[in-house]
Amino acid sequence: HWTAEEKQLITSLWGKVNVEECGGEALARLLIVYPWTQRFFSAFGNLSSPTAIIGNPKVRAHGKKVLTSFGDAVKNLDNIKATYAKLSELHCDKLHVDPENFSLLGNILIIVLATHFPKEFTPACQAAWQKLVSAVAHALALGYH
Ligand code: ZNH
Repeated sequence: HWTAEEKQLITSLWGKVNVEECGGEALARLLIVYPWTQRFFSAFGNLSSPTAIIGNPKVRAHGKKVLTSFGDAVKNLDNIKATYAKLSELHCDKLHVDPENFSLLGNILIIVLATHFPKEFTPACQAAWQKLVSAVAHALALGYH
């Protein structure tokens, strides 16, 4: 269900993404903009202010981990559901993360990409990425029962 143009827009932007920078920023923004998401990260230490969150090395490291995993979707565009089957079960059974949060993070990622790549992030590029973050959020929610 991807056009050749969509695939190209997704993979060419992804090739420029620094997963530590963008992943760390996306997770930090999630925790700042939607503070109730902090409850999943009580082991991460100081999350008491935006500055503390942005400077928290555990937030940055986990953001990198999440965005690196997001990259598996980019590499498996035609197989996103299977790619996240295991992770979906983990987020449901072990982590108890409400799947609504996957959409929130996806939309935050869109904003981070737009600020990092103002020239490349055209409306067509955004459209392809919106489709991707929706597909990832959907796939991650499939294992919930
Ligand atoms: Zn998550 C973990 C991915 C979203 C929360 N994650 C994780 C991991 C991965 C991921 C890969 C690791 C696993 C292991 O270790 O095995 N995520 C992911 C993705 C996404 C996500 C891809 C989308 C895109 N998460 C998310 C959200 C949240 C979360 C939204 C909330 C809010 N995660 C989480 C947690 C964890 C994880 C809590 C665990 C951490 C620790 O370390 O403890």
